[in-house]
Amino acid sequence: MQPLIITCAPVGAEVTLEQTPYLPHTPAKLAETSRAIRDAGASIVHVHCRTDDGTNTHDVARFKQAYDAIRGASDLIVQFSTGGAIGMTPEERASVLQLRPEMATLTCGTVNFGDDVFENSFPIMRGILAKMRQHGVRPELEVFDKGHLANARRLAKEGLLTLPQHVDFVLGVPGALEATVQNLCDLVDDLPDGCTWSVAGIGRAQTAMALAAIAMGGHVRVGLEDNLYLEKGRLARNEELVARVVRIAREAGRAVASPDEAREILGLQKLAAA
Ligand code: KMH
Ligand code: ZN
Repeated sequence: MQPLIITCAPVGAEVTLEQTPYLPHTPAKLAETSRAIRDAGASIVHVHCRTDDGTNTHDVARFKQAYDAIRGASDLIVQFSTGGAIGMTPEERASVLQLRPEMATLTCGTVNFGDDVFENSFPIMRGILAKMRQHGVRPELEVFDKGHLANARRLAKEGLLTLPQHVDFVLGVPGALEATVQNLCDLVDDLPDGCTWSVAGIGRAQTAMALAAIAMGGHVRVGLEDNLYLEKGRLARNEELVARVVRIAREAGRAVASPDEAREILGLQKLAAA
């Protein structure tokens, strides 16, 4: 099996400062968290930004500050969100691609998202892919539902998306596919040839999905974006969530990838020496 790539999604767009004291919502806190999750064993950081008061923002200048802060603190693969927050325009969501992060997400279809709708029509997806191509950014395909893989194949047929890519299954969002091992197996069976994959289980499903992925040869995403708790009643720090996955991987005999090993697995260029 490949060494395990651990992605950490430390911020997200839904968690509030009132819910946890551990949300790294400023560039300085993101730098500190990047160092800690890198030390714990993460190789990719999935980035959303907030203003100082915790409000969601896709402001390009704020993302630049966050990118520089993370890069100053670690050699993690920096992956920007183009999903942003419910209510952002597609243009806002895609605007941060001009900063040319190594990777960025592309959610592969519209999906219910709690009481909201996370809109990713074909025109929205095509627009994001065009910007990714313009700026040389590698997509990570976010799959919340089984039909999203069919959408990815359709985009590939249109020529806008090259396959294979790295796919992240986001399982357990209220309104989308549930976080079960059976669903994960069905998705993996339906993956386009050559794709690598990770799974992000939402809430309590985070650890169970990580266990399954470690056993199946996939990769894992954890972080406060998806899950606030280390255990019932105990709020987690991002690095604790990463460290738990590393412990399980070790017990299972699965090596953990460094950022450069993850770059090799994903076909990304190595970081230029500073
Ligand atoms: N916050 C969600 C609406 C992504 O980062 O690309 C979308 C999301 C996916 O988190
Ligand atoms: Zn996200």
